[in-house]
Amino acid sequence: MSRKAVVAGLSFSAALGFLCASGQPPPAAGTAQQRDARMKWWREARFGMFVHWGLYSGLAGTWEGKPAGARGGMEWIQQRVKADTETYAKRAIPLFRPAPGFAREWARLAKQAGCRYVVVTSKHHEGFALHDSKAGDYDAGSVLRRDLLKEIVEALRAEGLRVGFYHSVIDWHHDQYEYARSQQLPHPMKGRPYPEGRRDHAKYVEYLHAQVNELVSHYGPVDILWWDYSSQDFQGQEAWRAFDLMAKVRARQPRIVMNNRLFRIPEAGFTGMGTAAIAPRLDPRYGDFITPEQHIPETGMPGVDWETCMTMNTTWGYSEHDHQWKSEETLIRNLIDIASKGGNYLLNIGPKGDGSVPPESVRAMQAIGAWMKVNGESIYATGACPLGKLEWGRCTGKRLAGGGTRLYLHVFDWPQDGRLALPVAAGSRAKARLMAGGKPLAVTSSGGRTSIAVGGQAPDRIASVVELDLDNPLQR
Ligand code: JFZ
Repeated sequence: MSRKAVVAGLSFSAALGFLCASGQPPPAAGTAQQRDARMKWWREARFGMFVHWGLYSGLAGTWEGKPAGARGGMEWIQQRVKADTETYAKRAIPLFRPAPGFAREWARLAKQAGCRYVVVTSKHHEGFALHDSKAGDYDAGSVLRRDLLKEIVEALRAEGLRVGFYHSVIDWHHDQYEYARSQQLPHPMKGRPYPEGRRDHAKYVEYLHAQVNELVSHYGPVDILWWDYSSQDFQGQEAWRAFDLMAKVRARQPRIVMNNRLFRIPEAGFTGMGTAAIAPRLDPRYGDFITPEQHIPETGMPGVDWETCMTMNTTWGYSEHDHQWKSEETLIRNLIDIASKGGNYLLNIGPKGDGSVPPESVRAMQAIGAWMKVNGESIYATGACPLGKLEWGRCTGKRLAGGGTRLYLHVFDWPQDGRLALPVAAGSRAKARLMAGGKPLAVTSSGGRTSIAVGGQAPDRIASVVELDLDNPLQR
């Protein structure tokens, strides 16, 4: 590692004078009220765009002329083909050619879809950083003479979008990363001796901290840091000096929101390895939200902030072989289902090596945007449905100024008889209307049940929204 990088890293730590030498978790960052204030925009946002983009994007799931796999994460291609970092870089770098203005296409698409924030991979497991880093030489500045992350951040801000960085603590390039320390974390060289004979993981961690310092110091306000990922046998303070890292980040970006993936312990919401091994438990010392991956928890995650991240096909990074695209109906209903359980949806695009977005992803995001243009009020700043399971669809809700409740009823299966049944008593002053067009609807209520005359024709084939204003505050 360069001397300047070591100096940069150490001075950053020293400047903050914060080292968690004991390894004990530090006190939570701020009070519950301060945390609620920090999380307010994130909880109201409900919908974000994930972008997986790196050297793997130019390889497009192909290695030595053959598909590296028909499904699954092609951002892991270096791991799939077990390539050392020199071989991998030699093949991948020539294929990574970002076109001018690529980032503006991403930002416009996210805005058009109704996303409120975008999380982009500043560095994925391959170790290649998208920013112009002074801590090393495996980055866009050193290799392409461009600060791609700066281009992305500027484009996002021009569209009024919040900015998030996904940052991998796993690193398949760095020559001091001790991959033998974990049996559970992936590394293309695992099982082979270190090519240099020995490694000093502390030097990698200094590099990690120095690059994160660059990300939170030189790119303006950063709204989200999306860490990825740890294992039960290598995590937290031992693996990454996680508490020091989070404290340094918060010192530079006091309003930032961070996920829980620097850790892999029950207090951070993990019950084991695997993307489904999570539980609704999160001590704020370990992060601000839990990250169900590729699935929607059946009953949401009551009591904690959570965000489902999901691909549109089966891979995060672009693959020219993956055509298993989810339908627009599935994507829109996922968004509704997640919001009805009180969560956020982080939906992924995997741009190609030139930065262009696959047309299937463009069409899907535009379809979501068309639905959100009419019905977005039923998603943004809403809370989980207080009615329990509904046969015909989902619901979200928000409190009304006068103390009542507004329910947004998302009807997937339009009632044949034109009457929508609800397991709740609506007060005498209950009012209902179609969200699309505002047509008033008759409401009748008896014996703790309510019926709304919605008529014979569903306004939207995927999900039609009926607004129902109730006199009373409904609790979940
Ligand atoms: C991780 C990355 O490996 C993946 O490439 C993508 O970026 C996703 C959003 O995050 O996926 C994981 C995370 C955890 C496990 C497996 C894949 N795990 O716990 O086994």
